[in-house]
Amino acid sequence: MDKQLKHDLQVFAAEIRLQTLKIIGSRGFGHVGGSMSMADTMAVLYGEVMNVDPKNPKKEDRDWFVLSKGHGGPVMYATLGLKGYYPVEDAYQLNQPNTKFPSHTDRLQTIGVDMTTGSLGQGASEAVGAAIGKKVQGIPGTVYCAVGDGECDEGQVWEAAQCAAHYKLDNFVLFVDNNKRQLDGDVSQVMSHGKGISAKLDAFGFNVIELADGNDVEQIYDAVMAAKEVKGQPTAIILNTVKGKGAIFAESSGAHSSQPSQEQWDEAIAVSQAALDEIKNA
Ligand SMILES: Cc1ncc(C[n+]2csc(CCOP(=O)(O)OP(=O)(O)O)c2C)c(N)n1
Ligand SMILES: [Mg+2]
Repeated sequence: MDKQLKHDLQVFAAEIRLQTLKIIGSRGFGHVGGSMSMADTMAVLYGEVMNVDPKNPKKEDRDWFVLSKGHGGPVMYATLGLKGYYPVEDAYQLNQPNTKFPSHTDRLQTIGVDMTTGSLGQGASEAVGAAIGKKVQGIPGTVYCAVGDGECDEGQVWEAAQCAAHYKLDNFVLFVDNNKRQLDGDVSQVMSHGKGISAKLDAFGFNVIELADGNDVEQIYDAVMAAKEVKGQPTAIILNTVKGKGAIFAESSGAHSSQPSQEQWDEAIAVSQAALDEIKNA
C-alpha cells in the first residue's frame, strides 16, 4: 500500500474517532464501543474506496454502505460529516428531539445514509436487496454492509448470506465487526458461533478474508482491493477488532454503551485529540 495513502487513512480514522467521541459526548451517553471499533473501516471506505459524492449523495452509480449494526450511528455521522456531507458539528445534536442524527441510522433523516437500520439483522437483508437491485438494473457500484458479531445471532443475517451467495453477488461485501463483545457481554458466552463466523460464511458460499487486525487500515484496504477482483461470489471481510478502540473509558472493558462523567468525556476527547496530532505529525 502506498505510504502516503496509509498515512492519510490513519489520520482520517483518528479524526473519525475524535469526532465520534465528540458526537456521543454531546449527548453524554451512547454506543461508544461498536462505533469506535468501526472507525478504521469507515476511513478506508469513505476515505479512498467508495465512489460517493457528498455534493450528489443520491447519484445512481454510487457505492452503498449499510451499517446494519445501526446502533453505531455516531461513527457514520462522524465519517459523513468529515467527508463533507454536512458540517460535522451538526451531528452534535445526537438523539435530541427533532434531530437529523438519531442514535440509529435513518436514511430519511441524515444526508448520505443509504439505509435505515437498527433492528439487528435487517440491514443485511436490505443491503443484499440493494445489491440485487443494482444487478437487475445494470447499475454499477458495490454495496458494502457491516454487521456485528453479536448481530450474527440473528437468523436473518444467514438468510441474507444464503441469498447473496445464491445470486452470486460479487457486488456485495459484508464486513463482520468481530469485536468479541455484544450487549450482554462476551459473544462466546451469550451465543457462541461454533466453528466461527468465517467458517460459516465460507460454508454459505462467500469468499472469506479474515484480518488479524481489523483496526489496521492497510489490512482493510488490501482486503477490499482483493474483494474487487472476485467474480461470481460475494466477499466477507472478518474484522478482528477491539470494541471501544480509542475511547479510554471503554476500550479495556469492551462496554456496549457508556455514560461516563463529564471529566471522563473531557479526558477521553483530549487523549483522542493527542492521538490524532501524533499520527498527523508521524
Ligand atoms: C432485533 C434486535 N434485537 C436486539 C437489539 C438490541 N441490541 C442492540 S445492539 C445489541 C448487541 C449487538 O452486538 P454486536 O452485533 O456485537 O454489536 P457491536 O459489538 O458491534 O456493538 C443488541 C442486542 C436490536 N437492536 N435489534
Ligand atoms: Mg460485537
